[in-house]
Amino acid sequence: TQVAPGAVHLPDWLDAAGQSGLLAACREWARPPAGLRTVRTPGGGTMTARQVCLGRHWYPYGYAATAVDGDGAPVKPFPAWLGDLGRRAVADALGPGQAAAAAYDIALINFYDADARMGMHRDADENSPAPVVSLSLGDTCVFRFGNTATRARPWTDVELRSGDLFVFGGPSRLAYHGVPKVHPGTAPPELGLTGRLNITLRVGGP
Ligand code: MD5
Ligand code: FE
Repeated sequence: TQVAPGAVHLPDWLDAAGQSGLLAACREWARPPAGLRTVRTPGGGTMTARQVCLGRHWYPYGYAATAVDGDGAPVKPFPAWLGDLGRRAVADALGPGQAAAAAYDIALINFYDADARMGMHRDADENSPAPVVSLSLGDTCVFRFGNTATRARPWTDVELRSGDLFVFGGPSRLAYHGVPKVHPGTAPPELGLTGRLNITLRVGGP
């Protein structure tokens, strides 16, 4: 389903085995060094979704080679298989032409417990127009897809479920978006995850 120009939602894109495999990888990536951390914002607050990074380490508002706001360890490598998964995702959502050029090298993995939220923001710290690939595991959430001008309305609320793919390219790449709500206890029981995980694949650029 196209939600806006360049914004494509493909429900149930990862099958049960694909979801389990990706979850197992996320659990490894979450371990120290440079593991899951609470992100502190410049205003003195903290993000409620906890995060781990691959390839480059995101902190408000830039990228680094080490976990500068965590234990300082070198960020974990971005595996080639994850880049292949990203290109497959873009090909399915936007077509093979878009996928060819997308050299994914950064993953941000956000963990949401029942009370976690993400406020409306834009992802503008990458120096590349390549589409962002988003994969969801575990609990269903409300994903709020806004506009490029302001963090206010108009927006469209979409439910993202375990296994869903969302690709944000073209004019949607710099749209405001957020996660106002996670629905606890809605993960597929066989996955064995309490809460929600979101994996985004990005191209860092020059
Ligand atoms: C999440 N993550 O569910 C979301 C999914 C983040 C983040 O927002 O920054 O880690 S990715 C949503 C996204 C990325 C890039 C562009 C747009 C949405 N967009 O244009 O709407 O944890
Ligand atoms: Fe974002």
